[in-house]
Amino acid sequence: MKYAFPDNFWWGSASSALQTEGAREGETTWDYWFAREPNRFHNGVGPQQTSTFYQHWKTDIQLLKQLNHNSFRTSISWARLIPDGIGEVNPEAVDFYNQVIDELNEQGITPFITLFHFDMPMAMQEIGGWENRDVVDAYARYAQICFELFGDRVLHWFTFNEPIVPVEGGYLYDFHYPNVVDFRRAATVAYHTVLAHSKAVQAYRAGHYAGEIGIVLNLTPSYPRSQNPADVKAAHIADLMFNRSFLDPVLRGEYPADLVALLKSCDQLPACKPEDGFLIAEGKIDLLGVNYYQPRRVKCRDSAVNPQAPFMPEWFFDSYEMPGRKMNPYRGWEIYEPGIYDILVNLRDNYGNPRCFISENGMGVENEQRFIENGQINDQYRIEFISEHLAWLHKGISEGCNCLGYHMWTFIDNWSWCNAYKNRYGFIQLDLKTQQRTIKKSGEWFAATALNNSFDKE
Ligand code: BGP
Repeated sequence: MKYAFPDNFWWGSASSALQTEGAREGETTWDYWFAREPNRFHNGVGPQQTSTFYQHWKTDIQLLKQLNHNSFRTSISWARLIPDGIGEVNPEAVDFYNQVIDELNEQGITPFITLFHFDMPMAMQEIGGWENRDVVDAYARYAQICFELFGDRVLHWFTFNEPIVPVEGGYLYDFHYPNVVDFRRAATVAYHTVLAHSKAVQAYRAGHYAGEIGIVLNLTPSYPRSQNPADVKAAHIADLMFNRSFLDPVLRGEYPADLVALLKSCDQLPACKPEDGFLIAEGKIDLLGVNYYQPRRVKCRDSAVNPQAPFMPEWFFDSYEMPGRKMNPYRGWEIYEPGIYDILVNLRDNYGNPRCFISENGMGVENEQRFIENGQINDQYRIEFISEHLAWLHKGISEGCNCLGYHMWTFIDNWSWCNAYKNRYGFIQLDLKTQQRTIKKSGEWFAATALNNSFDKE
């Protein structure tokens, strides 16, 4: 069968500043944490070098062109642009981002720019990070500076990438700095992130810039083990906490009432100011980026909660391992292609069918060298992964979902946070020693699909 996509469909990939550019003047929480606890990073590899995009941006954009990208998302590093987060703008960073943006536009690749992709300037973390409302204001100022500097040539802005992840990693589950385990602080961080998002949207509207503004959320559909009411309730609460805590404010302009009631009943609500509600209502977006990697399967808890243990989302559910699930064993994530369709249908039926696109989807695989044939990685598994997800996406579009594009994570193998270079995601293989780039089979497949705006599959 031939899967053809609508005209002007966005074909591209996503990346982020910290994972590709290499070291900079302004320190981030990642540099700070790595200097102190290198053992937390796979093989002790930190964010200093990554894939040297800062040096190779021009040839890398040529490679994007070779992959027939018509769009590409990356982020601006707040710490590179404003090394202390709040003070002077670094002119070298302005030059760098101007060159990248201009070159992308010149090559016919529309730049999609994220303002914050997990990379908090250390100076901002030192004053409390997202727990401090001054950091919310500093971020809003940074966003406005970006709009003024680049807003004439960047028409698609994203305030945050996966804002729930720094909440989970930094304040609940100990996989990002500052490695706190405290639900109320996590809720405050999440809440202030929504306020920061809304302030950036407000500034964008006030400035009457030419393009549109949105956010990128990792939506993990919550599937209950069964239709038993206890399992269904568990899935509902997981959905409230991990999806709707950001989805509802940015699309509906308010929090779900049952999430607020739940946190209130547990005495976990962050401190609010009366004017916050108005601000959140102003944060409604034009375009939603959806990152989809895995579903979340849950069941009701099997055991009683230990009242001495820190309050956690898992007080309301256990995770559920569905027998027969398909796994990506390297990342430990379930692969469930229909999830992409379920997300789009949910957006269509419950959120007014917003303009959206898949902003990340991908498969990290370890030791891909074993698949080299005639000098090229033959990553057939990645081609299958993409085409199966695209088939479900296509079904969503044919049923009226407003999905405008598909971006893969990622274009060149890059540095993956605590996993460093363990799992490779790229269309292009990166040789860490020589920094040489070689297109994988999946890159060729994607280039053909983008060129034809379609692919064939049984
Ligand atoms: C997303 C992030 C990316 C990227 C990707 C792969 O959550 O937006 O930055 O890293 O996941 O995940 P990982 O690198 O943890 O394997």
